Amino acid sequence: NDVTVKRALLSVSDKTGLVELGKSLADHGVELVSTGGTAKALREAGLAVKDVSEITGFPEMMDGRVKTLHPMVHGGLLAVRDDPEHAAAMDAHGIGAIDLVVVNLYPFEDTVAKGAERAEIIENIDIGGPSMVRSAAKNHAYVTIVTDPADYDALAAELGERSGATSSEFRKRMAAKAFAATAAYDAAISQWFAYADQGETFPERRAMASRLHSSLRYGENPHQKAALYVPQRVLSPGLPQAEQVQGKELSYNNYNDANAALELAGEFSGGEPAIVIVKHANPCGVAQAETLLEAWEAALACDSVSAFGGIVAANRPLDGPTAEAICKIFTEVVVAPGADDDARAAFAKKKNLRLLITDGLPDPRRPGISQVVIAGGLLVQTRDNGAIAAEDLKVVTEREPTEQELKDCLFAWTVARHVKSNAIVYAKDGTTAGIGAGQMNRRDSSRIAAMKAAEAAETYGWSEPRTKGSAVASDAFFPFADGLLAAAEAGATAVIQPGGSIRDDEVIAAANEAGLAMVFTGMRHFRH
Ligand code: 93A
Repeated sequence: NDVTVKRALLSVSDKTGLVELGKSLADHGVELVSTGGTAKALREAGLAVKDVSEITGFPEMMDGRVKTLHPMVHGGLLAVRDDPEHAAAMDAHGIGAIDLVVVNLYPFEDTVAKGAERAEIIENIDIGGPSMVRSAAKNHAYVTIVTDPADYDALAAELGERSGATSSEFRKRMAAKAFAATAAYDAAISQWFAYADQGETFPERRAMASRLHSSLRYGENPHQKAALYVPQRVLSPGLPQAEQVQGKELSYNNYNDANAALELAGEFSGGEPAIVIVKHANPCGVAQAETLLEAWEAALACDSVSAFGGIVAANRPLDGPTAEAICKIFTEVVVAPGADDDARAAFAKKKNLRLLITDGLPDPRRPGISQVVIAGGLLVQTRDNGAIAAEDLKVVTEREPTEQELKDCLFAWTVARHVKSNAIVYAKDGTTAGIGAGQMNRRDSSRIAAMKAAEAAETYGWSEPRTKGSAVASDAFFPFADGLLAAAEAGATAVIQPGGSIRDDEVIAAANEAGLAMVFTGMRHFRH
């Protein structure tokens, strides 16, 4: 099933290796046909080339938008050579067979990546190229399609071994690669339209087109297989990149937890030193303080039991004293936008500890999508990037929160949105005092958070738990007064919650009776 290559059409944006390939084709007596820039490059190397316009009888026109889109080209590519009717059509219209197509496409992704204007991006959507690729690949029984300069050597070798012909295996392999290339090309274009070009739109379209980054040892559990995929570049503008400086290979759970920790650290970007400790994708201690070491100590004190084997993120480069302190307890992963020499030296003593250094923090308000696989489907939604500012808060109680209470409210609210629902977060002086996560009712979350605060007081010998005089945040409204009363009992004096329950009046009355100050955000942050 060898097919001798008599005529080749070359049309490439990436001219790498073009001249060498052209020479080797000419050596096999192949007639070369080319589009403008490609023909020019071949001619300059002294090769004989026919312009595609000579074959189509049309000049390349409309800024090159129409060059090869013509029956003289596509007939020559798609004709079934041994079908008498196809052969008759070729004769009738003077269509010559094209046996080899070498095409690579306008650099759409690179154009997006270099930050080009919209018009330039649109102009870099190749139409004629993919059409030829698809025609040739469909007709791989007769036509050889090569889309990747990395395959030029293999093509030359194939022609060399088979005196100017290609085998059906080679053509089939190249056709598969060609369809993969056009599929990826169209995916990048559609992703750009869906997300990059329109900012935040509802993604009623398709899953994120991603490429395999690495295989992982196993998934959430050892009997599960896992891999990490990263999105196409057009989908992740401005997201930080991480480098693993030391430690064991990252596991599935490490990635998931480190991501949760870094996303929350991103909330404190540019602010006072902040530390986030995450366990099983939930924060178990978060604090902001004057120094990173103080923030670490405060965050650890929130729930030192859970912090064992945790993931730690910082909002700024790590220093020596903080690293030394972190190393005192068993920590799986540390992730931060930098670490000084002292910090690196301290971590180096803990061989297994995975240290990830990023080149920035993720912007929690960025657009994007999140997705969950369900039985028989994929649930896709825009990211929860909603934000509230102090001005958006509505005081609903007789008592207004004090300045400090308001600060603590906002801090607790920031943490709560990163906690699995039902989320209850107590905070005082820029530190979480107790975190209740993932309960099926809000009262239980409230109680668990208070219980953790009481345990911390016992561990550290404090006279009272830090929930006394704290602010409490709830990720969704209190449907009944009981959750709120549990918080008051634990000593909270201020409450921040979305509001919007049909029993808001009841809840507000209970807050007034308990002397609480309460603010409504008008925005809910479920996280399931
Ligand atoms: O603008 S196009 O979509 N219209 C066409 O008819 C066409 N034919 C080939 N782009 C077209 N091409 C592309 O031109 C090829 O895919 C290749 O990337 C590029 C090569 O142009 P030149 O030879 O002028 O550098």
